[in-house]
Amino acid sequence: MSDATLRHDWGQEEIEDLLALPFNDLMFRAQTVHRAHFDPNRIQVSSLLSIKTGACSEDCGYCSQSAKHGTELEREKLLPLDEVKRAAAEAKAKGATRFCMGAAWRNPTDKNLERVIEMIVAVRDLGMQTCVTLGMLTPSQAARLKEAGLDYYNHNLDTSPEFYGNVITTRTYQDRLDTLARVREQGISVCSGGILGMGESRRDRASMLRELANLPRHPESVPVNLLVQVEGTPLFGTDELDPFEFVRTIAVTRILMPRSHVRLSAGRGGMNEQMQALCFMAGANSIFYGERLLTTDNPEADRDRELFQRLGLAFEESAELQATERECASKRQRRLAEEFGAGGGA
Ligand code: SAM
Ligand code: DTB
Ligand code: SF4
Repeated sequence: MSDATLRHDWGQEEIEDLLALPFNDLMFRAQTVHRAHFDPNRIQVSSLLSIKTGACSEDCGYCSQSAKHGTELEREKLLPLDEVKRAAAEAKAKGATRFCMGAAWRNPTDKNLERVIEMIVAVRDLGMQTCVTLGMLTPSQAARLKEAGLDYYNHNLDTSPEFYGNVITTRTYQDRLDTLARVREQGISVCSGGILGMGESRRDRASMLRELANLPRHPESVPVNLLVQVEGTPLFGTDELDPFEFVRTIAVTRILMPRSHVRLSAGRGGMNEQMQALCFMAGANSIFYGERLLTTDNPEADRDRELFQRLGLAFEESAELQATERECASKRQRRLAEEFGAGGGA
């Protein structure tokens, strides 16, 4: 991510202009960038587990786990270590390379953090990459996670700074940026993205992407979630987003953050296969894999494997493989530049 060709000075207007391109032109640009940096037929797969569910003190308007909303969610205390190990081993057996553990906390206490660290160590021992999403972190908590060997921390900006107050009031945008900076400072890989379809405007989508792309370093992983509407949450009943607008936003995410994994995240369960294929064409190269997200359903793993087979997609594997792929990608970029006169880099 220290590549000097990556930009961190994107302007609001130019991002909106990208979002407004004719669909085919936008897809072509996104594909060109994608192929310059990745094998377009390989997808990174992460499995998710909710390690502490519900009764959260925050008021995120989309979330089934807030104690402030009238959702019918069964609460669960922090899971025992054995249960986490079992779930991670199952995810690994199905082909997931990263295991992401989520807790419904505003922030972890130091005591709880130690229990999560035991989980991180156990999952690493299985040979999987680890990711956790635990809410806000202090600098010393971020340091402790690094010491424990954590690979990724997920903390989403969720939306634009302008729209943010319509969705969450119990923590600020700046709180989120501060946590991301603490994670980055420790050298933990950053996973940060947002949610579309919460009633935000295209301007807001552009503004959220500008915030992400203009961070001092691009997040290594950018989850783009489509709102999963949960009955009882304030955002239940929000007008559905035009599916093409979702694909456009994926494409622009790819163009702005060429080396990041762009994850087609929550909401995939409500998408048909054609829509998912368009998202992969637009540059999404990561998914959540396995029947369950945190509290809502995801497509069955068998169905995903079948879809991958039909599309000629394969699971992304080791870091070594990725390095080889980057070499191939730069060769492909040169070839594309010769054929189309397109540079491909952003
Ligand atoms: N409590 C921690 C926090 O908020 O940082 C971690 C877990 S939280 C569930 C992680 C992210 O999941 C949220 O920031 C949001 O982007 C996403 N998310 C939660 N509920 C969602 C929903 N109904 N639809 C789409 N994305 C959702
Ligand atoms: C992210 O961006 N999406 C994931 C993960 N990070 C933790 C969570 C999606 C949650 C979807 C709603 C649910 O299952 O509760
Ligand atoms: Fe709590 Fe996280 Fe849900 Fe917000 S998104 S209510 S912080 S679990």
